[in-house]
Amino acid sequence: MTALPLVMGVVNVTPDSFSDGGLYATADSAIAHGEQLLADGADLLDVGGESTRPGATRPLVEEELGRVVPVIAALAGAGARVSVDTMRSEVARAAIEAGAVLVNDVSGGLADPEILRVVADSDASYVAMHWRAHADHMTDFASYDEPGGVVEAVRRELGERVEAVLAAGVPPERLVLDPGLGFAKRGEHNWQLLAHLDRVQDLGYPLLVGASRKSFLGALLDGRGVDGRDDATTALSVLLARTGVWGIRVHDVRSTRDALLVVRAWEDAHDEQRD
Ligand code: PMM
Repeated sequence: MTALPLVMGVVNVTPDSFSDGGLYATADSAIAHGEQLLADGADLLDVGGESTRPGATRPLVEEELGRVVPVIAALAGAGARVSVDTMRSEVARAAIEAGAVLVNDVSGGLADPEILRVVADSDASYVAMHWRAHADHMTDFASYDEPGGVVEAVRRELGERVEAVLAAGVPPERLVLDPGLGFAKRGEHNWQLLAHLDRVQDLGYPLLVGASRKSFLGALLDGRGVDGRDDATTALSVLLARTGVWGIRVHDVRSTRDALLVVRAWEDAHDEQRD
C-alpha cells in the first residue's frame, strides 16, 4: 500500500494567529478542537501558544506556558501524539514533561539555542524550520539574491541548522526539516521552494511542509481571506503527497485526510494494473 504523509493538525491556543486566532484561545476550546482534529484523522496535533503571523509581537514566556501546557497535558493524556510549536527552551521542556513527543521550532534553534539541549536530553523529535527573524520584522529579510535564489539559500541555511542540531546531541533519526513557507518569504519564494523540495530533501532528512491557508494561496485566489483557502490547501496536500514529504501541517484535517486517501487509492489501483 502506498505510504502517505502524516497529517499534523494545528491547534493554535492564541488570540492572534493569522487564520484561527482567538477561536481556540481557552484551554477547553483548544482541547475540544484537538479532539475534533483527531476524529477527523490527524496523526499528530501541533499545539502552539505564539502567533508567528507577519508583524506579530511575542507573548511573555509565562503566557505561552499557560496557554500550551494544559492543552498538551489533556490531549497527550487522552492518547494523542502531540507536538509543541515553540521557539523557547522553557516551553519545550514543560511541553515534553506534559507529554509532547515532538518539538516544532520554527526558528530551527536560532531564537533560543538552549532548546536543542532540551530536545537532546529528552526522547522528543525535533522539527527545524527555515527561519531568519522574528515575525515583527521577518519581511525585511525576504530577499534571496545569491545564485540559486531562495532554494539554494534555504538548503544552505537549513544545512547549518542540521549541524547545530546534531552538535547539540540530537540523534539524526529524530530530526525533521521544514522549508518554512511564508517565513521571510514572498509568494514567489514559496512557489520556487515547492517546485524544488527535492533540493531540501537531498539534505537527507524527512520533510514537514506547512502551506495551510497561507497568504500566497490567498493571492492565487484574488486575495480571498483565510476562511476560503481550504480547497486550495487540499489541492496542495495532494501534490505534496506525491513528492514523498514526511508530513503536512494543516488547519482543516478532514479535507487533507480525505484527499490523501484518494491519492492512496489512486496509486494502489495504478500499482495493481502494473503487476
Ligand atoms: N507555519 C506556521 C506556524 N508553525 N511550523 C512549521 N513547522 N511549519 C510551518 O510552515 C508553520 C509552523 C504559521 O501558521 P499558523 O499561524 O496558521 O499556525
